[in-house]
Amino acid sequence: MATIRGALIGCGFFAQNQMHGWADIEGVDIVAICDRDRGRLDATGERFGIAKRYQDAGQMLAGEQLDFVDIATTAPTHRMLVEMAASRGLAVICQKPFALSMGDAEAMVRACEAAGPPLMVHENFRWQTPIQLVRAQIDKGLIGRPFFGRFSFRSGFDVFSGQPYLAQGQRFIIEDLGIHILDIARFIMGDATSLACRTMRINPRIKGEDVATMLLGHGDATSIVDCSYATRLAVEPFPQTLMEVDGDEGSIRLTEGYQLTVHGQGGTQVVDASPILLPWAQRPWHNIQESVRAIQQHWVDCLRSGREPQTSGRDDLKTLRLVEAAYESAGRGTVVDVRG
Ligand code: NAD
Ligand code: 89V
Repeated sequence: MATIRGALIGCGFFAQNQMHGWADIEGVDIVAICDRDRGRLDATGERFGIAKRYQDAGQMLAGEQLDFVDIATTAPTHRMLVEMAASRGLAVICQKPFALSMGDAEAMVRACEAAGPPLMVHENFRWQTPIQLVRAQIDKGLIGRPFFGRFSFRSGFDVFSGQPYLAQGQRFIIEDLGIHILDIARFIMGDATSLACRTMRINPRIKGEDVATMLLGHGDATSIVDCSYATRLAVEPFPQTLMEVDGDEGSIRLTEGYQLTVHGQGGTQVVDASPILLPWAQRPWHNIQESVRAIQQHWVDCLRSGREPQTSGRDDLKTLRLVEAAYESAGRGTVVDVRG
């Protein structure tokens, strides 16, 4: 089995998890890393034993023999870096949010499709153990046909200390966090057909919205996606996504503390759906950290088998469409048709 050679662009806050994830996966070697910031570049290089370090992505791609590029910068640089990698015929993983406009996202998908090798958006939340378990119960037919879902992420966790840029954008919770929960809604309920949204800003120290409540149609099924970083609870659930799914033969509840209750014709089962605490992970991030390794393993499996990744660039256009529809709906007070 030939080793797959990758390079990372962006050695910031979240890329550390990606580097740990790659180190855990057999048959992958991150041969070079890049960051414009020398301090972050060297700190990541020392931590993971990577000698090939570049401050310029173009120089790295020209100087290294690579199979793929892992882009872990924030969204404003994604299009430039994805198109640069595509122009060299490289497979690309790019962090969410993939793009800040549908136009940029479509251009990146076109560039990668023209180049040939796959493009995957690092949309990792659906790879969390509890969320995979919910999908598995539905696939086993335990609750029949889902007709209602609620996907709820409500927290008062301080995300701004690790990611200060989140406080500075005109858009916040839908673009950064809601995008994950909308992807989960698609994963569990199927593609959406309509969306209505209301937003609020509770925290006066940030620029964007920190509360969003969305109502989605999925054909004849309905779901609610509700997100808040302004919710102070007795037990802080960050970063758990809680779920309710009602089917015509039963129901699923994923509640705080990763407790999964499945009620169907065969009775009621209560399962511990906790994520694994990987040796390099830290609570409460371990749920997200485990899903980073899982999506990266999926990427390697797809590269080896030639299968399309679940959250390919083309698939992610549907999730981004929901993000845009949410802002459009909140701004205009209308329901947005998201078919096609
Ligand atoms: P960050 O600002 O900490 O890190 C980004 C790094 O990229 C910085 O070190 C910066 O110097 C570098 N960079 C920017 N442009 C560059 C360029 N052209 N060439 C080389 N280096 C460049 O950001 P972060 O918090 O790590 O977030 C990165 C991305 O990860 C964002 O898109 C964010 O939304 C996403 N993220 C995803 C998850 C998840 O669960 N999937 C969690 C957190 C963050
Ligand atoms: O997943 C993310 O992009 C993160 C967090 C979970 C903190 O919202 O920004």
